[in-house]
Amino acid sequence: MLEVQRHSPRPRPNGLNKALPLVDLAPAASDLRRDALAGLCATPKTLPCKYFYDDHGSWLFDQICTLPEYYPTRTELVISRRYAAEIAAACGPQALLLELGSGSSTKTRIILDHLRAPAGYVPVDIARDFLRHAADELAAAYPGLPVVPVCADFTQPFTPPALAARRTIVYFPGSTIGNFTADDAAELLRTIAGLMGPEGGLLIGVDLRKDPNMLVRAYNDARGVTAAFNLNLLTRLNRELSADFDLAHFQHRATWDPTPGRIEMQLVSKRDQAVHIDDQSIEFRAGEPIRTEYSHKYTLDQFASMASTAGLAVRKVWTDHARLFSVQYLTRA
Ligand code: AVJ
Repeated sequence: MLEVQRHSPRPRPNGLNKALPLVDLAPAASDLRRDALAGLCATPKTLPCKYFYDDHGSWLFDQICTLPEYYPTRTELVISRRYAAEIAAACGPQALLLELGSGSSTKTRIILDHLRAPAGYVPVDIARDFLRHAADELAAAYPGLPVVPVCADFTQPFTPPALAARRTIVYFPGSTIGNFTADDAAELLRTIAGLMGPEGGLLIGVDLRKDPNMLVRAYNDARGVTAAFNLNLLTRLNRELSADFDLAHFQHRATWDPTPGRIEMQLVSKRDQAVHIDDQSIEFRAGEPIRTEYSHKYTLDQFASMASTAGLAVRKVWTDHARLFSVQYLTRA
């Protein structure tokens, strides 16, 4: 147990706070091979969206966040800045912030700037080098704050490092919860309730239902950055699994499915073709898709009722004027 009580910043002698050594619980390379083969041999074909986030994919995602069509990131930033004091008050003093899918930790800074005497920051991400860099940058900006990066797939059970704190606040921004089906999302919320402990809280970003045209544009940007992000998954399989996807023969597609209320991203085969991984030949018909991502959009009521099935209660909801996006604080019911 690392004993840390931070009531005032304690800069290091050289003035530069460093992230503590990265805790490496990264999935084995064999997981990618197993999951990719299982998904590509299934009907319909799928690939798990968590594999978007190699280092280049994490960088591409940051580019998406700056696109004019991609409203979620900037809207969540506006909400977080506007209500930072209320959000920090809900989280309480001496909290440990445990962030799932921390990426470049941009939104985190707004929260950390307002938290009273935060006990530490544990960013959890699947992209190791990207995480290490983001954790070092953040640690340098917050002298005296213990920063312990954990490279892990948070959809699998993992034990976060134990840091002394009044309570744990799980921070899950970006509406990453939307990438899970309703059943998987409820299960993940139960796991999060466990990570929080009885005294803790969940600070989560949840994207809301809106005009489908706005949604479809957000996932089909004019500059093709989302297309590049989607296709990078095939580049990754080529590099890490020695697959032979020809990127010119697959096309990005994103559609809105109103009944489950979600965007579905696909990579569509432009022609009849075969792709090889190991000794397996994977056949595609012209027009056949690989489903790569769901992004569910919830009403406030839908999200609250899903959370309640996981034993969590919504205590606070902050939104923007147009009600595009929400930031919510939950505790155990
Ligand atoms: C990971 C939830 C922030 O679903 O909107 C962005 C990923 N995919 N554009 C989302 C994503 C395509 C994204 N989040």
